[in-house]
Formats: sequence, structure tokens, C-alpha cells
Amino acid sequence: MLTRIDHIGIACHDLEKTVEFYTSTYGFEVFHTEVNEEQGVREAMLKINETSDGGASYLQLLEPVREDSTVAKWLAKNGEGVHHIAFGTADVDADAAAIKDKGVRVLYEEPRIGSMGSRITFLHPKDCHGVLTELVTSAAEPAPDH
Ligand code: CMX
Ligand code: CO
Repeated sequence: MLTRIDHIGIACHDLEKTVEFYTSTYGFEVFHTEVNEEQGVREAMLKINETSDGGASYLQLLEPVREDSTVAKWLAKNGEGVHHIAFGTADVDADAAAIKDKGVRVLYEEPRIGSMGSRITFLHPKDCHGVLTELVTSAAEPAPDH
């Protein structure tokens, strides 16, 4: 079951400048930063609020680290802006399978590693009314037995 907005992914050219905007304009704080080589991004997670399912909602600021990454390609076409939305669930495997059964393309065979050791997958934006949609189970949520 999808129980929160886990994060909104925002693509930017310069992570430091974008972090500076979000911290100085709104007073948000950087909760975590990392490089995800597989996804081709450097990222900063800004925690906005905790959620009733025990998780939290973040902004995920993303700067590409490779010219051939999905975010670099998207920035070249669209410029900076909202890149994707992510819904949180305690069981990304089960939710991805159920959504796939409804005819939505799930981009990964198996969830991959996202921010802070989470497990993530994506739904094709063309099957989601133009919104690239991520499903995420945070590392703090033990996957239920199947
Ligand atoms: N939001 C909405 N639509 C998008 C999109 C996005 N972020 N990215 C691509 N599209 C649209 C394009 O506009 C294009 O539409 P048109 O054909 O109408 O022009 C279509 O999808 C195909 O786009 P493309 O530029 O040819 O890109 P690709 O098909 O090569 O890749 C996608 C698209 C979704 C498969 C790829 O971006 C992907 O695999 N994304 C998942 C991984 C990812 O985004 N990682 C970075 C974030 C990591 C994290 O959150 O931790
Ligand atoms: Co994301």
C-alpha cells in the first residue's frame, strides 16, 4: 500500500546553488547527501515533514554526474524543474507487481538501491499521465514476508 509522498525529485544543474536556494529561502535543512553512481546522480535530501506511516517526506535535489544519465538527458531537454514524484510503501515489491498487473510499465525487473539504502523502482511516465513515478521502501522499513 502506498502510504506517503516519500519525495519530489527536482533536477538541477548545480546542486550547491540549488541547496542554497531551498535552505535560505524556506529554511529547510539538508538531511542527507550522496552520490548514486548507478542512477548517475549526486543528490541532497531535504526533510520536510514526518508522515503518519512512520516515514517522512523529502525534497530530492538531483544533479547529474554523467552526460549519459537519465537526469542529464532530461535537463538538456527540459531545463531545471520537477523530474519525478515518489510514493512510499512498506513493500515496494508487492506494490510494483500489483501496479504492473494493471498494465503500467514498471522499469526495473527488481527494485534497485536509492537514497539512504532504500529500495526503488520507477513507473513509465507515459503510463502515468506524464509523471515519472517512483516507488520507494526506505531502509528503515523491513520488507514483510511474502
Ligand atoms: N517526466 C515525464 N516525462 C518524461 C520524463 C520525466 N522525468 N522523462 C522522460 N519523459 C518522457 C519524454 O518527454 C518523452 O516523451 P515524448 O516521447 O513525448 O517526447 C518520453 O518520456 C521518452 O523520453 P526520453 O527523453 O526518450 O527518455 P528515455 O525513454 O530514454 O528515458 C525514462 C525515460 C523514464 C525511461 C528514464 O528517465 C528512466 O529510466 N527513469 C528512471 C530512473 C531515473 O529517473 N533516475 C534518476 C532519479 C534517481 C532517484 O530518484 O533516486
Ligand atoms: Co527519487
